[in-house]
Amino acid sequence: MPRTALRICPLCEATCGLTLTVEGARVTGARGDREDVFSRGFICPKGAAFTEADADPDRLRGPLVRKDGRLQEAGWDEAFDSVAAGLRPLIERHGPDAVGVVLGNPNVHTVAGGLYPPLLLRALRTRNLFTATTVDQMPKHVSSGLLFGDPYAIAVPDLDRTGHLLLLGANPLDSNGSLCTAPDFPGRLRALRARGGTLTVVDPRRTRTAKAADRHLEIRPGTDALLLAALVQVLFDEKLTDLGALEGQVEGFGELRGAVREFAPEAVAAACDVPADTIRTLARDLAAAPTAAVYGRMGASTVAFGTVTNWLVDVLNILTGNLDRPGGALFPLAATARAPRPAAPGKGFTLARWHSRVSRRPEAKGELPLAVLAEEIDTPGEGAIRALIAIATNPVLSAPDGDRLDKALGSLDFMVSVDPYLNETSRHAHVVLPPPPPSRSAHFDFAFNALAVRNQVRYTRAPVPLEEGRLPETEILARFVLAAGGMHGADPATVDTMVVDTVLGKAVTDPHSPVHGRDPKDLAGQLTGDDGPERRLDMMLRLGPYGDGFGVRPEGLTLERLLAHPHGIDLGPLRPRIGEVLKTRSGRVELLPAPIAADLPRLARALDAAPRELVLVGRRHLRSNNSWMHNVPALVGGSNRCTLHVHPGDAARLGLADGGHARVAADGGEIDVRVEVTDTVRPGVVSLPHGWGHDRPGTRLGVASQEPGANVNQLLDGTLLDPLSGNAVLNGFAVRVTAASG
Ligand SMILES: Nc1nc2c(c(=O)[nH]1)N[C@H]1C(S)=C(S)[C@@H](COP(=O)(O)OP(=O)(O)OC[C@H]3O[C@@H](n4cnc5c(=O)[nH]c(N)nc54)[C@H](O)[C@@H]3O)O[C@H]1N2
Ligand SMILES: Nc1nc2c(c(=O)[nH]1)N[C@H]1C(S)=C(S)[C@@H](COP(=O)(O)OP(=O)(O)OC[C@H]3O[C@@H](n4cnc5c(=O)[nH]c(N)nc54)[C@H](O)[C@@H]3O)O[C@H]1N2
Ligand code: SF4
Ligand SMILES: [Mo]
Repeated sequence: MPRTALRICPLCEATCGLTLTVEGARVTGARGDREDVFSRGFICPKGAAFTEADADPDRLRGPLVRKDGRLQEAGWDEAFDSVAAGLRPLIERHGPDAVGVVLGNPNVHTVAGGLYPPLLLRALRTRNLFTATTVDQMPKHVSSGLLFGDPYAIAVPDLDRTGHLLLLGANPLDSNGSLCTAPDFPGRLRALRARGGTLTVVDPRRTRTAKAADRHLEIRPGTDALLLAALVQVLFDEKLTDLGALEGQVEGFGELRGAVREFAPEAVAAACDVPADTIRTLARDLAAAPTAAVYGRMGASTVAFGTVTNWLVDVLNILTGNLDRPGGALFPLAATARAPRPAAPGKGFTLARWHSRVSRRPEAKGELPLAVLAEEIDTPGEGAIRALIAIATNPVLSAPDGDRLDKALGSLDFMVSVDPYLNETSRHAHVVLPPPPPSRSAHFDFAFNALAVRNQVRYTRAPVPLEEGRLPETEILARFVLAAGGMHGADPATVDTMVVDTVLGKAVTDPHSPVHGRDPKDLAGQLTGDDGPERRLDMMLRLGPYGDGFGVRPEGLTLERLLAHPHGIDLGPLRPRIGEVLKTRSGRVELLPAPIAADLPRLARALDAAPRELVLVGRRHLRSNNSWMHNVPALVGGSNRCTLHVHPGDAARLGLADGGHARVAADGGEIDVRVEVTDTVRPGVVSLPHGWGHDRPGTRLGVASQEPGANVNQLLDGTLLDPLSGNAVLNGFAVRVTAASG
């Protein structure tokens, strides 16, 4: 008899609830969970293909260990012996920085990735930490750090209540949303327009999202910071600013007015290729809207002015009185967040506390730019990376200059990948530790509940038990923490026990904690859950803002209460809470932080820079997910292909034919791709998706290697970064395109 089981979808940031059909140990179907408190049955083609993605026969079933130069099947004990033997002597001889760590995107989509990497980093004490953040949203963290004192204080647009959404460089109809967790983003945008609201989209491509908008500005790539600065200038010039409830909580208002003076609409219009009166009208509309929210994503982040652009997004929200008010942009409060405490000045946010060894790039929130990983490995000398730990990441395709990184990985003394696939990156590992597929894992969204447009909490246990001989990813990472920290062989449960003891030990001494003054042993004894990760979740929920405080608020959240609500618990709409959020030294919003002010002259120089003839931007397809879902037959093919979108005018000028081939060249290299002529890109702009290039030997990707595509990141040499955040420029860089024979 088939049964059903619930599983939150881990395949994108929308976190939809799925109802799986399970026959024996096999998942045979997936549909949207109509009772899910947040997603209400919504599902996209990726979620519908959960079964195929989960059961991909190319997923690894057990660890691989390199012997005689070849990766061979091995047992878990042997694999962890190899990890300890590979890492410890290197650390003892060369110091902690000899080990580099790369954390990839799926870490924000797993329980293991939420709970263990911080412990691993503490055990290793390396400064060579790289993550997907520096090819994604680091500019947002830096901007939030500078404005609010906390790089994780990210305001999300109040999608369900806003009157005007200004969306820049985001395409949620294909991505399903990012840094704005909202299952059924398309439906929520339809509802916005149905209630009389306005959707304005700024994108050099006429995306599916742009087609659904009231107004679409086909901006020249890389110039959003100028556009936004002009909007701010108009607000000041026409006396349209209104801080609303933030009045008295903001520093630097007058200084900001001076800083944007030269960015009038007439001054930026040519560079942005947006008419000055359109900019003026947009500024007035934003100011006049009963509520409005400005929101930017990849196209506003992975650009040369990424931090300034993200800063201006929130500056606009602040100056129109929309930050921290319903219908504007608000700070979510997740169930596992630290319980709020009274407003008080904090320590602020400091950038550039250290620099990378080779090209002296500054750190941001403890990370170095992923774009400099290759040079940190292949440039010899003291402090070079000799061993690498790669968890849920495929930087050979995701990061700039994959060929150089590919070679660098091949030169390492030791490398471990925690990854379900033998792919372009993990093929270099000495040990590959494969996690089980999602149907065998419990799910909780530690990351995305803090970015959700509604406060809510859901937990799903593993729909299907693990097979003999497999380990949950939580245990893989716990054993990794022990092996890396010199405690190889200890019981992995001790990792969770140590965390519980430490957290509760601190909580009882914290006067703001609900458990202040209590006995930590007694509290630990009250924790429920089947394993260490569940007990840690119970602890976080009970200490959190909605928690039972270990009995202090008997109606509050516990793991048991959450398990009794399998479709989740709605915790209400987002609420104003800036007082709890601010951690700047002044205790106020710091509107014009010094590092930003120092970057504005660079923006001013962009006012009269001659536009480049041809620039490249990325794109995402609804049935894709970065570099690792091209191996699922149901998700590839059709329009999900690695083609170069070229405007008809450019195609004629360059002698390119639809279906023909082109050679694309830039500073990092050249690639050959198939051409698709389309007027959905503006003239002067070509577009390629990322995550392709599955033609390297030694991988086990039977489907993806059939139609490998080309790696767009080969066009980059790793030197093009947003200077403040170290984020790679992946959108709006110059390319040369010529016809090729194919
Ligand atoms: N040119 C260009 N480059 C880009 C982007 C772009 O828009 N344009 N986008 C950037 C962005 S936003 C991001 S986030 C990065 C993503 O880049 P990465 O962080 O490298 O992530 P993915 O490419 O998604 O690769 C994820 C890896 O995790 C593995 N994996 C899948 N599920 C699990 C799991 O449950 N556990 C573990 N341990 N591993 C798992 C997959 O097999 C794969 O190897 O790419 C960036 N690169
Ligand atoms: N289907 C699918 N969904 C995904 C992913 C996926 O690979 N596939 N990846 C997930 C991840 S890791 C992330 S981070 C999110 C990303 O989510 P989004 O940011 O919504 O996705 P993108 O498709 O990268 O949208 C960026 C848009 O910016 C535009 N753009 C490029 N340059 C500029 C510019 O200079 N200015 C402006 N205004 N626009 C510009 C591009 O044309 C593109 O439409 O998606 C997530 N969801
Ligand atoms: S929108 Fe995202 S979370 Fe929802 S079903 Fe699709 S891939 Fe899964
Ligand atoms: Mo991302």
